[in-house]
Amino acid sequence: MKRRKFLQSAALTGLGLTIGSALTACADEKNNEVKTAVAGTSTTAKPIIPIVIATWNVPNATQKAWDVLQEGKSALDAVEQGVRVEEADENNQSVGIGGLPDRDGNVTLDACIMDKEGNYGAVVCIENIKHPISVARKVMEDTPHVLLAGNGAKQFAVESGFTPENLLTESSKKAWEKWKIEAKYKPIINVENHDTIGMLAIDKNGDISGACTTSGLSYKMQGRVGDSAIIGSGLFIDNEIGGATATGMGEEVLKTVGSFLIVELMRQGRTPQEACEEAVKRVVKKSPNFKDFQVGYIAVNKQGETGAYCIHEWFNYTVYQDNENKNHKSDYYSKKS
Ligand code: SD4
Repeated sequence: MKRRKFLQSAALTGLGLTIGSALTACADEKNNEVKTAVAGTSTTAKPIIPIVIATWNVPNATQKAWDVLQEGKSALDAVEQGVRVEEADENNQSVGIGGLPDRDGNVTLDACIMDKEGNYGAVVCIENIKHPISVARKVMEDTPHVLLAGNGAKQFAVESGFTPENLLTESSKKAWEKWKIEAKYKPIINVENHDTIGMLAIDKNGDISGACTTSGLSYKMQGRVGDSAIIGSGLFIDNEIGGATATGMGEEVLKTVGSFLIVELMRQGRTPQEACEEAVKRVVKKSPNFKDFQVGYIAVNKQGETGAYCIHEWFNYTVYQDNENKNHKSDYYSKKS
């Protein structure tokens, strides 16, 4: 599919909301390995681990996480190192350096991490630090707190040895300047070639960890924080059960505490696929305007079974399992409505 055709087909309402990613769609088309997720993945007797699963088409990130697992390191190390690949990629305009700014031109980042003990660390609205996920890990490991915001988060990062830098790249600045001409109040999501990265990994010991990092909705109001760094919404891990992470319109994920919901549904016996579907349906049920935004979830249980579901077409995710690093197209709600 050509980029323009994709953008047209995915544009929704006056928001100009686009679902999925243009480059990802092109990549998917070339990639014969893309599969559609199937509801209710089968139960396997022996867990298929290690495994890495991440939102969107991020083979370099899942490769990095997989390599870390192959070195015998923990799932926590794997997810941190994995999402750092996207944070460092200037062409990814939804994460880290090169992230699209808020309405006033500030690049503000949200990130969180959870480990096998259920420990959590997060930073929100942090500026000038390229790797918020590593600051989040330091918050978790080196402070008595779980979440630091704004200037305090940056101050902590600098004191911890992170170097402040300008995160607004020329191309993101140009995109912002173009946006300012009309300056539509409502946010645009999934506008470019990648998106928020949420990653879950299970290591060879069967322990699970997760990470989620984003620059949030582009052209958001100053100070706006989405779901990605908020425990239970953008990410939740329970080492007895599994984990889940989200992408899309954070306000909607926050209102339904989606990742926690998915893990709790898996605890009650649902497959990761069934749990993701239920969490998306919860969003749809509560928001009559669901046609105007995207929400997507991925999940994994302790057996290494995965699930993914979203509201609209074009959400996809990457799984590294059984020595294969594959992108999959997510099943979606709106084809049924
Ligand atoms: C947020 N959930 O800040 C993030 C943005 C995102 O796909 O995931 N976009 O609301």
